[in-house]
Amino acid sequence: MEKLVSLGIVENYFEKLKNNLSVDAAIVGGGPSGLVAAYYLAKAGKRVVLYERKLAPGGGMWGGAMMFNDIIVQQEALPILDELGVCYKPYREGACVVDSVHATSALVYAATKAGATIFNCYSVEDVIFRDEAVAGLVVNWAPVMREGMHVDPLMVTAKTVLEGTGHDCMIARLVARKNNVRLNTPTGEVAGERSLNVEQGERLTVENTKEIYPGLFVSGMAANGVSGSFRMGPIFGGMLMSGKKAAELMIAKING
Ligand code: 48F
Repeated sequence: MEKLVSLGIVENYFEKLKNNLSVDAAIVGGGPSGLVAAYYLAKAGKRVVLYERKLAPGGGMWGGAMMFNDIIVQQEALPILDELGVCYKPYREGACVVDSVHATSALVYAATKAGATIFNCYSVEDVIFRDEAVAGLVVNWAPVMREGMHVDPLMVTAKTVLEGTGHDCMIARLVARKNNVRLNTPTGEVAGERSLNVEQGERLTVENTKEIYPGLFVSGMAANGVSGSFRMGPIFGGMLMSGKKAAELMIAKING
């Protein structure tokens, strides 16, 4: 029995790894925008893989506000909650309150049920850069990165890459810096996020969701970070709509 347990895991895991070495869409970060993008890409029949460096995907959604584990989702984003089967309670002015643990686990469930593969405990450390385009990701174990161990990574080729890493925008930063290229952002570089403004931040998250370099798309707070727009705190409609928009743009690119 002991051998069966180990063999079952090892054989299946490496099959999963092999099946995801060349994909349509590779997503960096399992926050709300990355998970929603993964769901819509998988639903459209695309081969999609998502890498999350923490043990649990979900990013900044689990903790609500100051660990009060509820979040606000505004009216425009409710169709996404409906589609993904997330329960919510009407509050005021069309906004709803959602239990953040329920919402986060529902996004993880919906993305994986639709066919997206999530590799947790993986850190994306670089991109594959070919013919002046981002053509895939360079991945390593998160603990290897954390310990600073000198261990070489694996490579995954992808027709499209999505940066959903949140506030740091580390992929966009390294693409611009290492390759000395300008991004499709207001400054040509990573502008860095501004202080909090809920209305503007929510609107601009969706507006800033785009392809910022051939093959490289941004969603969620990374989209605001590269474009120099506002953070917005524990309201999540913009994150969900950004993920959906990113998926639509990527699907159009994949389909040519
Ligand atoms: O920050 P995060 O939740 O992404 P998001 O979709 O959502 C932002 C909101 O949660 C919140 C907000 C709403 O008002 O402002 O902050 O923009 O999740 C980003 C995920 O990416 C992972 C990180 O651990 C987190 O779970 N991540 C970041 N860098 C890497 C990474 C990396 N290099 N490799 C793998 N995962």
